[in-house]
Amino acid sequence: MAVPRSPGSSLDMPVTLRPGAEAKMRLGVVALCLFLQALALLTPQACGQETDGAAADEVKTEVLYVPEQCQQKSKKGDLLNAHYDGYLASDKSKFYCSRRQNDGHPKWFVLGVGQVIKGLDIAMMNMCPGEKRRVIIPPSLAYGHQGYEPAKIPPNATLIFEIELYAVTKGPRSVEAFSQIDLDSDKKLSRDEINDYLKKEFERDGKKRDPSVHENILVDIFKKNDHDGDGFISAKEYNVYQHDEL
Ligand SMILES: *[C@@H]1O[C@H](CO)[C@@H](O)[C@H](O)[C@H]1NC(C)=O
Ligand SMILES: [Ca+2]
Ligand SMILES: [Ca+2]
Repeated sequence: MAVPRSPGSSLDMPVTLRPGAEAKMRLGVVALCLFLQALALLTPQACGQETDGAAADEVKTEVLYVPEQCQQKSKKGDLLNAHYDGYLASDKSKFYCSRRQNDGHPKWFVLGVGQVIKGLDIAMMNMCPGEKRRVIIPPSLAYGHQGYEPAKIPPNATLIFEIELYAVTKGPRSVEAFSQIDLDSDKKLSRDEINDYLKKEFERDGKKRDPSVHENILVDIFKKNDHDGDGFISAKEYNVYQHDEL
């Protein structure tokens, strides 16, 4: 099954800051990056503050537009493509606009795993491609007591986002991706299987690389994902996202 590819996988504004992927990377490279990024994420990055269990700390969602046709609603682990504008609730000033970044391309990110602030992970669940929402996020699900200096978000700031979702696709840690790598279908990924997968992805992008790069990636993947050290990445180890709770 063809998985639509990402033009870039990092989000600049939310707390998980990764070097920006280039917009015009070749598709294979992008897919590889997503895959590696997913495999490399041992634990979803902590974003903002933990909820202190306060009942008032809810995301308020207002649906502005829903398309008539909705094939696939977003769920945890999906790869989403969206534009969003962020405002401070206090004075309605805009602190973020995804349209002004990355040549105006919408952002790609995996939903529900801490790639964006917690409030957005919650706010974008069950959303249809094409849907627009306006959401109000309390500080506890955003940048908390600290705020976020690089985006000029003050401490204890309630945030408002206007979101337009363009695409919902299976994420890099989907069951489909796992089966694709698991050539002998024994429900665990061996070194050889991942090696094969990497090799194919590398061939697809056609760039010359020192073999040591490949080897290092492989070692890194196992170091970060083979938690019980049995030399295989089990479905459970692969799908780290199932463990974290929203
Ligand atoms: C943020 O809110 C907490 C209480 O929730 C308070 O203790 C703290 O002083 C506030 N910080 C600022 C800078 O207003
Ligand atoms: Ca296998
Ligand atoms: Ca293992």
